[in-house]
Amino acid sequence: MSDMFDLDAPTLSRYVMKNTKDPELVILLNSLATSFKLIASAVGRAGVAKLYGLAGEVNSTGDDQKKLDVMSNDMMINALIHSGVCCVLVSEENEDPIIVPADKAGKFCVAFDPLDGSSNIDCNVSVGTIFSVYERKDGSVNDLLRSGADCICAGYCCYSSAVELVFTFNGGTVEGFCLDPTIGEFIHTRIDMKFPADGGKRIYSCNEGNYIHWDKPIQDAVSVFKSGVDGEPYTARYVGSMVADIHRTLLYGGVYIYPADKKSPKGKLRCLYEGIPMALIIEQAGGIASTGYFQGKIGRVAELVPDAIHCKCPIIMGGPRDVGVIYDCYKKAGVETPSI
Ligand code: AHM
Ligand code: MG
Repeated sequence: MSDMFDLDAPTLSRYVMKNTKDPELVILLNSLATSFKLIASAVGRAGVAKLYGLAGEVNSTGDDQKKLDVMSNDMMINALIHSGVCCVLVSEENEDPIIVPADKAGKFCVAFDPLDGSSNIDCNVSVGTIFSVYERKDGSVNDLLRSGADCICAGYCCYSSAVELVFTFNGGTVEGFCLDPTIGEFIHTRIDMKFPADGGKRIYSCNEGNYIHWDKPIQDAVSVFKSGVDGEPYTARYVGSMVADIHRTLLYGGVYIYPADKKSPKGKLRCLYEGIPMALIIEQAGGIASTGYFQGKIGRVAELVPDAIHCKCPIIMGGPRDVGVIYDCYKKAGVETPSI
């Protein structure tokens, strides 16, 4: 009847209700979606509402907190506590876990980075939220210090020229939803997201300013990317916001790395609310999410068991073709390398 109006909008709520038999998971995802809309609104109005700049505090990981970091964190904590389905929350912005009062407690434990990519906030470059969800065992923080294999839902929301939510639950497919600002709903726009079958665009994505600190195999791999593989040159793309860099990697192909190095032996990114959720998305889409050489071997990020809520992990994420280039450099250095 109309090209302008969808008479049968495939909303986020509809997708979740259809694909889970768990009404509490529906409530959780709706609460998360509400906080993403609030954050998107604050990010979008940051200039006019004078929300750029520092809040004057330092967060759990020692970074200066921006006003938008603090607001986004409060928005998520309030939405999740009042959802009635959460018992433990861990945020990058809070040193300690938040234990939800008994009268509002439910069965989910949620870890999140409310606004990742802080260095890009004040110059209007894409930022995002990353989250992972576990089911309650004893209602303590230990419920979150578990392998990614126990994570029941993981995803991210990217605040950019459009607002996009991408998530996977219960080991299922990766699905993408775009916020339609005219109706305030996330609409199902990307179905069963997969890495490009042919490896996609040849892109390497890393902060090359860390080059002198990297291990030799990582330096070698980046040199290979720069000189090209099979006569095909690679191009460099690095936003410096993990959500944006991973979203591009998923859609276009290529490889994103933030490895362990001499300066940061565990890498920079946080295992619980950056590494593991992104690893689950990448793997479910047919990619590889590797730690690179870390703690004596090359392992999967999804198999790491965080030993503390804010611990770090190195990351190499991308399609098999491009992660393979890095593995070849490890092999040449005599490191035992998993087969791809
Ligand atoms: P943040 O949580 O303080 O924002 O830091 C995480 C961000 C990631 O989004 C991004 O991939 C990385 O830090 C960029 O780090 P660098 O500035 O060292 O390149
Ligand atoms: Mg972060």
